[in-house]
Amino acid sequence: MCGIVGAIARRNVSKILIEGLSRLEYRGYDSAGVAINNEEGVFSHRAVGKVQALKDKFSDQLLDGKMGIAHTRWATHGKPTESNAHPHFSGGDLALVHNGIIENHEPLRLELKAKGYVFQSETDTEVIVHLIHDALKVEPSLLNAVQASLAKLEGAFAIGVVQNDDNERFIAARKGSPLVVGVGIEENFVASDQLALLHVTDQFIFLEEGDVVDVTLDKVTIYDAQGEQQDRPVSVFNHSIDATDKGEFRHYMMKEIYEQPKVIRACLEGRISDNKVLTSCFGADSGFLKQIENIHIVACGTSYHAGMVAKYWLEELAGLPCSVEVASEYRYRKVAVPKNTLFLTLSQSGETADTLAALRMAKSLGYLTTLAICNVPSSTLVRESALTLLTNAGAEIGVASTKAFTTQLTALLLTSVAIAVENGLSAQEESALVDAMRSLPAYVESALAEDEHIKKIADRFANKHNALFLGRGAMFPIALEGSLKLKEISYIHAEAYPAGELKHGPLALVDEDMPIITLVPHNDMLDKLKSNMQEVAARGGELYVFADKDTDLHNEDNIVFTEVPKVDSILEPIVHTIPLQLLSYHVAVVKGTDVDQPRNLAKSVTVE
Ligand code: HGA
Repeated sequence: MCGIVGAIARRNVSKILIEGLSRLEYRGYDSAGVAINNEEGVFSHRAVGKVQALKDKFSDQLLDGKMGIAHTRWATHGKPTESNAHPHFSGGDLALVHNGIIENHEPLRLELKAKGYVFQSETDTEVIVHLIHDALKVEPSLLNAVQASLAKLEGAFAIGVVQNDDNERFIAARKGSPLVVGVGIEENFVASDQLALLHVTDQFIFLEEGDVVDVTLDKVTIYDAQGEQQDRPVSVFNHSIDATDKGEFRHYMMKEIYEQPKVIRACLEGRISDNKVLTSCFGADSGFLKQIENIHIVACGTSYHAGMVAKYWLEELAGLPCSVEVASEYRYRKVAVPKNTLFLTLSQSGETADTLAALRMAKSLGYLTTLAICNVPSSTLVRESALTLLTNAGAEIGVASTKAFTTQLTALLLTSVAIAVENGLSAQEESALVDAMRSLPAYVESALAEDEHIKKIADRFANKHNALFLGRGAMFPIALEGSLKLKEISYIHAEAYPAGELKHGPLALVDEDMPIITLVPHNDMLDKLKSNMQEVAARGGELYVFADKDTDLHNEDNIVFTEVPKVDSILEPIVHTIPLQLLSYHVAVVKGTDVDQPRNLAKSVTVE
């Protein structure tokens, strides 16, 4: 969350910075701002709302200069107003952008006020720029002043700092928030995500925790947390995976929904043979699979729902106990870790602050090993985990996760089968599961064929304020995910329940105004689910049923039926996800909300 960009070049950098912000807008869109350094000083534009509002300011008044920093904000401290927008200034010619949270900002603010500093914003960020300004009074080097100031901060940050007195460099740093250096020819950059810089370079250096970087026209000098100079490797971005273009689609979310057959195929590629899961996908040494006796899965949001599905798979296929927990809870409690427990994290971006904190805590708790299922190979989560299984979904831009979720499920299915093989799954069963996985992209494709039908259903949700999602077994987490998707992008209040829980409370909510979305897999729970549906119908509720034809369900007076392809039961959670994604997308379009950038949210939750 929050995106920062910094640039120094022989050319004017304002367009580079603004383009970078547009590419980072998925990280936050409460406000945006730029500070440009030129011969006359450091000048800035800031605007509330999206980057377009900032662009409009530029068209009124051009700002030119060869060094600058920029920011798109997802507010944590202080409302999304212009005075809280970054960059923040101290002394008129020192400007700073920040991603993260400074936890000790209150005492620092008091100290700085006592020294005469006047605060212009409500943000935690502003203390950093005044601290640096204060340090510069005794320490003329900008680099040293930044290092001295960062030592006083508690919390998480990625920052960029420019100062007019020293117009040959800008300084950037990271601890707990992502930051990457983009290396050019006689120009250098930093950004929260390499996507922001693909229009100017494909060479990147991924900074480590605590790194401070001195960026000049022709040099990037990195110091670690102890102040020692370090060489960090440069990696080259593979442009074939750049997916920042919407193509023929109106929204990124729809493009990403339609990409699912392709990316699920990419997730499976090289990881299954004719009849086996190839355990080499976990790295050279897959010996850990044999030793696993327990699994702890830790994740947030949509990734947490993927983890919940995996619990059903792991316990059913491998017979191993598995617990699933949201990272923001896990990280703050005392966790009992049984012998030989695998610690498994899930995150699209690999920068989710709570998940990273959970991983760091887990490392001291005696787990067997740590495995990250993640979409971004260069992410902190991947770098800090012992083992990684990449989801290969390509860049996901829509804030509401779609293809990242179904590829996480695919990767979790591979993992579950690999663990199950060490725990009594027969070669025949493995082969059948691998066959099912191979057919998954085609089933997802046929689930997408219901798009037009679902679009029509969506009209009926235009005036709804609430919705209830029901599922049983591994479909319960899918109901949770469906309700999350609807909340996120259409702002309709939605809840999900295991269908058997209905009579223990939520049935009281059911009336003719309440749409009830029911996921009906074709398994031994079918009759039980049909009874739950009768309970709803008897109270006048309108049922939206997603099921395959063999369930014998169809359109009726109070049932709106949507066909989902009939698949092997292990694939049902993945295939049933597709119509729910389409439903929330079309409802959001009908309601006219901002599909790709829903209010109050941002992708890549890099703050706690
Ligand atoms: N705390 C700062 C930056 C917020 C942020 O990084 N969000 O992701 C602010 O509120 O401006």
